[in-house]
Amino acid sequence: MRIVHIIPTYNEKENIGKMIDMINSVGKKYPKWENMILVVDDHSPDGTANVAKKYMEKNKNVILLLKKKEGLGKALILGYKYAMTKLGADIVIPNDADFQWDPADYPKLVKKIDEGYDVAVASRHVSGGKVLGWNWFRKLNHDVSNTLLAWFVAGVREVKDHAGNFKAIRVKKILDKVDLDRMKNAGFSFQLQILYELSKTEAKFCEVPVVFKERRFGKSKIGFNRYYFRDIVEYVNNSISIRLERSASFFKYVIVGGIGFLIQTFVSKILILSSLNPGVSVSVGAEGAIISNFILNNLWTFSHKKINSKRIVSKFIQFNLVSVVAILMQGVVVGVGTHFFGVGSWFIFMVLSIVFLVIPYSYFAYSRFIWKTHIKG
Ligand SMILES: Nc1nc2c(ncn2[C@@H]2O[C@H](COP(=O)(O)OP(=O)(O)OP(=O)(O)O)[C@@H](O)[C@H]2O)c(=O)[nH]1
Ligand SMILES: [Mg+2]
Repeated sequence: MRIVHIIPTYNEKENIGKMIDMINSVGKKYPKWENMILVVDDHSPDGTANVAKKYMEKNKNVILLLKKKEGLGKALILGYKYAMTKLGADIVIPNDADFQWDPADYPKLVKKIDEGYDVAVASRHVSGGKVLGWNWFRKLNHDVSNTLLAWFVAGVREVKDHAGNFKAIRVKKILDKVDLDRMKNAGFSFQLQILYELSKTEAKFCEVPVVFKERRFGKSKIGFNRYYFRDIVEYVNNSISIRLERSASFFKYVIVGGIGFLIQTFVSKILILSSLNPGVSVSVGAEGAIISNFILNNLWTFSHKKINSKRIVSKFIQFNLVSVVAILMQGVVVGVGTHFFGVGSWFIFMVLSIVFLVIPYSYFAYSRFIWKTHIKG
């Protein structure tokens, strides 16, 4: 199994050599894992690349990519692509060079991939994980980007820690499905975007608690400089775009539901005119809507999570089970309503039950159980 560690560097000459040594010494305990270390340096003025080149002489598993200064996101996009296409990685493990994420924790991440998870994220926000030594400014930055923007605005809830670099990602059928060429993130918004892109591949996520320490040597790149403001604007933009992309699927869901509604109304009306019980008629009409909804949602609303032909029958059965609850909701509301207000009121009760019960319930159930993304727990 080939693991490629991707280390972006900008002015990390005191750290990069120690980082390479540490990854290799930890790797010795796991002879089945073949470790490669890909350093992506933006021609750091402090000569980080020269240190890396020296280490390459003794360590044949180190590769250096040099590029112009563009930001962390661009360095990672290039690193991920290179690890997959040129180095044949089975797993990629990006990490910072500064030892804040302890590289000795990487076997814990790889073991999660061995257990069947596709993305194992080193996390400060699950029980056992924590941060040491952040000042208020650093904490504020993190809370705004991680909690306010990533969790609430973007709505990326596959993990609780969105901002870190350290994670293990399976390449086959997961990372190789992500279109990295379309990703344009220059700064740290890359971390949120890649989680979102991975969620669309139906990846199974988990978080591994770790302690995030203070930087060993060198300076943090987070602070008031021209990249900082560019990166923040990009992060806000990104969070909103993710939200809009996710809402687009809600919008499509409502249109599909509208078509289902027309089908249901038509079928129900015909059955009621044939003197069938209104509750039963509306329920039969609802099954017509279910079939139409399943087909259209699969082809359109959730096309990014499309169900393949092998699973389509079992998913359709599940879809019906979820929908039975929706049918019962409508049947009961229409049955009770028409009992008190007469058969003529069937339509108004059907609409009320759809708007207030069926739409919210079904969207939740479909996105959680039918066209789901895997979430631990
Ligand atoms: N290639 C490249 N690497 C970068 C760039 N900016 C940051 N890095 C590297 O990305 C990693 C994380 O950067 P840090 O400055 O430590 O940022 P951080 O860990 O989010 O913030 P702190 O907690 O304040 O250290 C380090 O290895 C940096 O050297 C960049 O523009 N290009
Ligand atoms: Mg750091």
